[in-house]
Amino acid sequence: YSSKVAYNVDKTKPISIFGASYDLDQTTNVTPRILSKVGRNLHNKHSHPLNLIKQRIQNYFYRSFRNRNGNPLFAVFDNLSPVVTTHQCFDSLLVPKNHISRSVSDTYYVNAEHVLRAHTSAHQADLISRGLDAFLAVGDVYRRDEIDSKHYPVFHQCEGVRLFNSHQLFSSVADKEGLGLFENSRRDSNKQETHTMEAVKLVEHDLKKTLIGMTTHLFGKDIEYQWVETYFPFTHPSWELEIKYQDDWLEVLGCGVMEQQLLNQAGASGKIGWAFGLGLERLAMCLYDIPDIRVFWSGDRRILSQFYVKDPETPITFKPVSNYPQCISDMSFWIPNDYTSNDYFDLVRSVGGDLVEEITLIDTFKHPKTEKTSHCYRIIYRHMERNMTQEEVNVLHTLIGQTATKELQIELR
Ligand code: FA5
Ligand code: MG
Repeated sequence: YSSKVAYNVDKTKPISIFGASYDLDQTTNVTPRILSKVGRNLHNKHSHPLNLIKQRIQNYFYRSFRNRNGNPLFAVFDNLSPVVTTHQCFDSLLVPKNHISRSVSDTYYVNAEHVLRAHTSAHQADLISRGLDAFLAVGDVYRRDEIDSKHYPVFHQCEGVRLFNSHQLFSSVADKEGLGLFENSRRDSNKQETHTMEAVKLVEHDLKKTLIGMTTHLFGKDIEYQWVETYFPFTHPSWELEIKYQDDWLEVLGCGVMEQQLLNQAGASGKIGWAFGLGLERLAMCLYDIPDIRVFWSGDRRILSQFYVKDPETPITFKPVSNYPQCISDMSFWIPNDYTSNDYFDLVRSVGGDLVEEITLIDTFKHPKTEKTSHCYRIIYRHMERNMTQEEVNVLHTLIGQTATKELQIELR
């Protein structure tokens, strides 16, 4: 494996992404492995399951919403560069300066000013500034996160935004006398300080109707769902939509009434709007019965060919190529002061690639005398397409230990 391992990028040279050049600096924490995912654009790859889902969502919006000329109302953007500024990713969305999502332990920084987008919401303000009132933005997003069959450092989101002026929002109301979008009042759990209750209720209704329409278009009308109130810095009120999947509630999207300050700053101060962001992998895993998120990155023809359909609406049930056995190995070490588990997760994925199925922190121990802390992680290895020998796993496990010792200043026990 050693020939494939390059955990660090060379910070002395600029890197080129989507035709733009970026100088690297102290903040840089992207790895060669993560950079190798940039530009893969699985959502645009013909017959890829994420592409099928994207097309189905697009079909729903094209068929359901037309403007006065009979053209699709929602514009679709699926080729925006995933490198965005911290302003686009956080500030334009009113994310507080000290919010955890900004930290280097959660987000991939190209340099101090540029990140790999952590969500497609990073494009909201720009597209609104360009004058768009209704759009979808689909793309790959990057997060330093835990590792298991449902989490991968790269996944795909579809953002949706719709804005209304007063005339559009109240068009279906018979008696419009005295109705308006804005007022000066107090923020409470139902609405923002600048919105009228009638405007917010109509926006909420339109948002939920649109999203339930999409969900039933994908899953059929018998799908069970529930709305859960939540918090986002860029919407209020905010909800998550959960659907019933294999007897459990699964979160598929976040949404809400857009913060008026965001719209005002993007030059749409006369309008009110809703926004949502959903995970394509989540939807695809339920729709096609895909058990492991690594399936989306497989190059195995036996996997890919299961999605070769002419019509994206064709029902598909995924059949795993085979369930090869897991190999389990634990690793214990003393951690340095500025260590976070995400550093280790990232390193293990970098060195072990898709052979790593899951990592769990199974034990934490603080030495009473030295006050040093030790972590023990369990790594589950499994190849999706063939058997792995224990010897192969041992070589890889040792290499992970050596790389962690060198790069993270941990001390193996
Ligand atoms: C967001 O990313 C918000 N930007 C969503 C949003 C947009 C809210 C617009 C309001 C208005 P969240 O981190 O919850 O929120 O992610 C949104 C969706 O992405 C989740 O519901 C889930 O479907 C998917 N998702 C999140 N994390 C992962 C992950 N690690 N792996 C796969 N899918 C994920
Ligand atoms: Mg969420």
